[in-house]
Amino acid sequence: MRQSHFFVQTLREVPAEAEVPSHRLMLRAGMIRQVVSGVYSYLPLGYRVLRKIEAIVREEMDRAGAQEVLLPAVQPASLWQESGRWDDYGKELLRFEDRHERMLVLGPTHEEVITDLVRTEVRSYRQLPMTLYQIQTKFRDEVRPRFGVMRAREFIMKDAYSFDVDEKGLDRSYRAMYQAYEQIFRRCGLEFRVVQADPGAIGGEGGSHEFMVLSEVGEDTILVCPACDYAANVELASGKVAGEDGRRSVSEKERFLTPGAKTIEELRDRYGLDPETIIKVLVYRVDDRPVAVAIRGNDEVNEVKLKRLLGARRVELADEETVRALTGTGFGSVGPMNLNMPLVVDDAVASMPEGVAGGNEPDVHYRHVVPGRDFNWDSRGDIRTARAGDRCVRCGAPLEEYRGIEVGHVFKLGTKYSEALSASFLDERGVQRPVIMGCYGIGVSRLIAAAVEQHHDDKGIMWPMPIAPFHIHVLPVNLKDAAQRDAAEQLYTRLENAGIEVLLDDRDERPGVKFNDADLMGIPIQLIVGKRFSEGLVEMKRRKTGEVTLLSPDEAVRAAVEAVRSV
Ligand code: 9G3
Repeated sequence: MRQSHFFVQTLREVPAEAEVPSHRLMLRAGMIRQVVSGVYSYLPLGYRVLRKIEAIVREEMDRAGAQEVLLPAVQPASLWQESGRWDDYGKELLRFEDRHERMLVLGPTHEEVITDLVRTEVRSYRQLPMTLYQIQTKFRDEVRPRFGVMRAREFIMKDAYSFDVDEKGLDRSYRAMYQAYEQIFRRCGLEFRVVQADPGAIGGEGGSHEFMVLSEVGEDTILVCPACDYAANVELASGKVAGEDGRRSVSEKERFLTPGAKTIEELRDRYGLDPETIIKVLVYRVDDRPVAVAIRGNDEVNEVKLKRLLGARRVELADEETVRALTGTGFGSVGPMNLNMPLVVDDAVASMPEGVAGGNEPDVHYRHVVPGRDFNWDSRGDIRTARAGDRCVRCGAPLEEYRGIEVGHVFKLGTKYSEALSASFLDERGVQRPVIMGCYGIGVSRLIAAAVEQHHDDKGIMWPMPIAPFHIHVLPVNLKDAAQRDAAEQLYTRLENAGIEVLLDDRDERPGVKFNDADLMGIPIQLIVGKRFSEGLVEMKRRKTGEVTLLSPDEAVRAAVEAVRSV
């Protein structure tokens, strides 16, 4: 490709709202342009990377035995009513009417559509197992799209769905996708961790894993054990906290005043209380009924865990008015004793020998409050947000915390959709049984941004060869120098004939502009035909390392082809 004909405009400056490196660099390198909030056009340079990633995804999906389909973006609302998810989603699910006033949605995912397909096409166990996949555009009307294609409203996903006769079959299909995902992210040159994840509302009971690209701009937090391979999204992670030895205090509980102390910090600073010994009680609305939740003063409630423990669809903190009406006091002195609502207790509280707790009276607290003696609970569980330093539940080593970009998520669905939509098959004994499903997603467009986050420096992007928009960038420095110009043309032609993807910067631009654009666009290898060509030498520069090698044109072609093929 000749750059003078290539539709790419690099930018020196980008809009302020481009906060993260990948968003700024993808705009500056001319890969994408925003059309409307959270919706982007892919320009040739960006689309070449997208197609490279899609090709790797297809190869690994096909290798894993999955079959490609393409489902519609527009879906009938009726399928969502049938699956029972019509009421689960608010404005994030884009709903509209067609000219015949039929209610439709713009597909945010395709569990309903694929299950509808299978319920009509699959009759017998002979047609199973089967995994179908598509690479297709999704729409989720996110409240705050941000970070460019990292969190967009319209995005490209590879979503796959497996159909098996039983759980063992699902385990096999799930493992095949899991291993294909590892291969895909490895081939894209990404550093990633697989973590246990919360299947959330979507998922069945069977569990799920997320594939996290490690990056400081990641929106997710993961906890990893440096000693064993325990790793989990903080939504689900558990950690052992100190001091759970089951001892109980025998001291009688003692009332004391704490005027004006509304927060744990104020109790610590004014009354010298150690937050770890305080029994903090928060009031939640759980599917609209009030529930009190007790957690240690130095811990945070993990609302994902709380939802799973209570099997709730929605949990949200109650406002102070509601708390006052329910407990007789405002924030700061709510306690676990004499409550007129259910009480859920975190395990780390249930096992405390004693603690300091609010008296459910303004400015009143009690010390020597003993769980199980001075208050009881309706349910208990691990509902605290684990954090770095907690002991690994498997091997006891202190957990480490990282930020991650979720680029893949795999789920064991079981019969959640097959029962709701009556997708079943006749088994070998002629018994009708619901199909056992799994679903698997890769954020293909997000993957581009994640790759840029892991592969860039202050000059620009540094593409890993397998997903680079071009393999080689040929840069004649001074087009007015016929020797340089001809040598660059020959390199370009010879490399193209060798099947190498080459971008020739044949623009009549100042060397500085050419070098800056080349470093910004991030093509892995630059062949610079500059002043050293007077000695018949070409500079081969590796973008990732900056390492420059002086070579004759023949050696440059051989080395470039070798570098591309060796990946
Ligand atoms: C919705 C809306 C947003 C959503 C969903 C439904 C996320 C929804 C979860 C999944 C699960 C898997 C198949 C590929 C892999 C991920 N956001 N999810 O179901 F209506 Cl508005 O999409 N689906």
